[in-house]
Amino acid sequence: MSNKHNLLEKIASRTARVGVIGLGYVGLPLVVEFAGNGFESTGFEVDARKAEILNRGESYIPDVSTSEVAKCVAENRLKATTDFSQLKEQDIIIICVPTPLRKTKDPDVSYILAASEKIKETLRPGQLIILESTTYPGTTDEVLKPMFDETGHVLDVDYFLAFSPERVDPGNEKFNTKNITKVVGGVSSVSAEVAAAAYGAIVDRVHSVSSARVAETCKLLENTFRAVNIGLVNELAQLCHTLNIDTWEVIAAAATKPFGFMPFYPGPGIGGHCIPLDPHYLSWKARMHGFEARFISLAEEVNSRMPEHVVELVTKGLNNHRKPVNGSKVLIVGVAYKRDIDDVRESPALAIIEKLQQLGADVSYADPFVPEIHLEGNGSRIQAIELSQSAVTGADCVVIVTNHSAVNYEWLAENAKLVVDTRNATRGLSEERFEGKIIRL
Ligand code: SAJ
Repeated sequence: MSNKHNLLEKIASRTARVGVIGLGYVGLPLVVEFAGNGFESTGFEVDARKAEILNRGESYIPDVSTSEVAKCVAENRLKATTDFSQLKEQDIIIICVPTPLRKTKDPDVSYILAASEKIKETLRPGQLIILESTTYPGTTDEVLKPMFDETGHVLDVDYFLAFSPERVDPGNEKFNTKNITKVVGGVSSVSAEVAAAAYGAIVDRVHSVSSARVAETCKLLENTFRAVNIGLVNELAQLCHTLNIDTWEVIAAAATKPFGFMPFYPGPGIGGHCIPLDPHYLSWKARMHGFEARFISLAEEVNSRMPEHVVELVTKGLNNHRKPVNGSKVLIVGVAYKRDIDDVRESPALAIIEKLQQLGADVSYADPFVPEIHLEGNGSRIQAIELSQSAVTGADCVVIVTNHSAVNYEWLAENAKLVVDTRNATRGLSEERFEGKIIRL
């Protein structure tokens, strides 16, 4: 029987062994999902601590329940290891490693290459390799395939190769690994068929596309779509500010259109590990082919300028109170990159704090999810303070950068001398009562 039919058989009978490289917010839910569906699954990690926690039957990712991990580990369907030689035992290997940007904003695929080198060392007939890490179009067929071909094994005869974008949305109660449609693109149609069968065993819907490149580009479109539309409303916010028009009211009105419109909201800038980074993978590839992806660079230009715009609003607000920024006490409320999470990666709050510090402000922050931040620019670390009445009344300006649900914004506005609200968290508070005290983005 051919390797293809043998592997399809193993998938159908759930005897295929699944390995996932990288047990972060993408890899951990995925390996647990396969284990939960009866596949003997192994997580491969360079971080021994993560492997130990998982082997103890515990989860370190909020969206993955410890009880689910404990059950799979107890039933010997899930384990984690730092021993990558065990990759040779896997029939399906899925790569879920980070794809950051270099300082030059060029793609850093070093983690993908490191994982692929490990797979190459033990590549054997009958293995399906799938890349999930977000990357530029062509990575799977131009970079990974040649690496695996060097072993002498032949695509679709010995091994199979595909790309499938991750669509994990941390904290999303409604959408999870099982009910989010899985886009799958093979380096060939045979590889596509095998990869679709693998995911078909654990998700409700698989959407197969004609190539790995289509799947790679699909992911980049999804996140570039967000970056560009956020850039559009951030520019609109600056325009409306100039025209003294309430941006949020404009967007709420536009959102009443039942078709052909999707609301995005202005903010202090964009953070996270996806939206600020992914579009640069597409624009980098475009540039390699002499094409300038202008929407992407324009969105980056607008979005990355928002921290400066926020500092301008703070400056203007303090000046209205006849106070210079220099020497003023500024309290930042919320530093995570979006509400109700603890992740500060690329958070615009960090840029806002550094800019205010450069202007001589005495900056502190309060965030129930983030006990400490590290400012890369000046290397300093700041501990969070409690959002107490004295902290608010003692500040010359309070800046709402992330609108965590736990904060009472009416109380905040009542006790603050001046509020710069970058998230419309104080909407609904009566204008008369807070006349001149609240500046909104
Ligand atoms: N942001 C705005 N205005 C908006 C939406 C977001 O300023 O209208 C800001 C956020 O505050 C944040 C950044 O942009 O700083 C990114 O926000 P996001 O809502 O896109 O959240 P992420 O970064 O967690 O994006 C993830 C992505 N998921 C995957 O890549 C698998 C994205 O595709 C999801 O659409 C998004 O979650 C989501 O919808 O929550």
